[in-house]
Amino acid sequence: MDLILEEIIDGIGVLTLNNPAKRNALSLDLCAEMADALDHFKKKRVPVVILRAQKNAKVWSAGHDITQLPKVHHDPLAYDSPMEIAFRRIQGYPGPVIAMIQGSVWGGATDLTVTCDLAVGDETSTFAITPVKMGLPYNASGIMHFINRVGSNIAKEMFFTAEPVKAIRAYHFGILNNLVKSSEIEEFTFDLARKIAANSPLAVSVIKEQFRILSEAHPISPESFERIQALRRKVYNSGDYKEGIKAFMEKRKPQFKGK
Ligand code: YXS
Repeated sequence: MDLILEEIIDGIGVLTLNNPAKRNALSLDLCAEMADALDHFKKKRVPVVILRAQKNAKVWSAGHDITQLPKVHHDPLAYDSPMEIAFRRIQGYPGPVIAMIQGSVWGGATDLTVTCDLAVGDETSTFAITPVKMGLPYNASGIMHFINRVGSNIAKEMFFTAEPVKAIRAYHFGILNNLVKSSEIEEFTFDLARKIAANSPLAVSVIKEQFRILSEAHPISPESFERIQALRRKVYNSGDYKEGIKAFMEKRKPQFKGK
C-alpha cells in the first residue's frame, strides 16, 4: 500500500500521509516513501509541495513509529535514520514545502511540521513533542528546528511538558503561519502554493537555500559565504532575473522559465 500518496494538482506537488490505521505514524517505510516522492517532484521541477493527511483527519501523524524505535543502547534518531533523511530532503527541496495540518500532531511529526518551510493549520490542529514521555534524548538538529521556529523558551516548554499545544497558541508561537477554518484550509493552502509558484522558481529556491545556510550558520565559514554568493550569482545572472525586470518595466506578468 502507498504510505504516501503522490499527486501533482494544478502544478503543485501534493503528498498525503496515507496510513490512517496506524495514525500516519512515521514508519521507516513511510519516511522512505516521502523522501522518494520529493525526489520525483524534484526531477519534474515541481516548484511548491503541500504535505497533508487525509481530509479532516483526527490525527495528522502520531509521530515516529514507536514499534520501530531502536532498542536501548542505540541512537533512536541517528543521522542516517529514515525520518532524519526525510527531514533533510524537505530542507533541501528546491522549493517551499508547506505542511497543511488538520488533527493532532505528535513527536517526530511536530518536528516534521517545524522542518517544513511553512505550516497552515485549522482549529483542530494540536502539536506535541514527546521525547520526555519516551525517556528519549532528542537530537541536536531536531532541537534546532524548534529553537529556530518558536525560540528557546517556548521550545523548552514544549519539550519539558510534552503537552499538546492547541491551534491558537501554535499560531501565536509561530508553529503555524496561518490558522484557518477547516472548511477553508484546502483552498487557502492551494492559493498560497499557487502564489509562490507564480514567482521565479530559481529565486525562490536560492532564497530558501540561503535561509537554510544562514539559519544553520553559526560562525559562517568562508566556504559557506562563497557558496551563498555563488547561489545568488546564479539568480542575478539568470534569464528569470532579466525577465522579472523586463516584465515590470513593460507592466505585464513575468513568464519565468526557472533559468
Ligand atoms: O493497535 P493497532 O494495531 O490498531 O495500532 C494502534 C496504535 O498502536 C497505532 N499507533 C502507533 N503505532 C506506532 N507508532 C505510533 N507513534 C503510533 N500511534 C498510534 O495506531 C493504531 C491506532 O492507535 P490508537 O488506538 O491509539 O488511536 P487513537 O485514535 O485512540 O489515538 C491516537 C493517538 C495518536 C492519540 C494515540 O495513538 C497516541 O497517543 N499515539 C502515540 C503518540 C506519541 O506519543 N507519539 C510519539 C512517538 S515517539 C516520537 O515521535 C519521537 C521519537 S519523540 O518521542 O522523541 O517525540
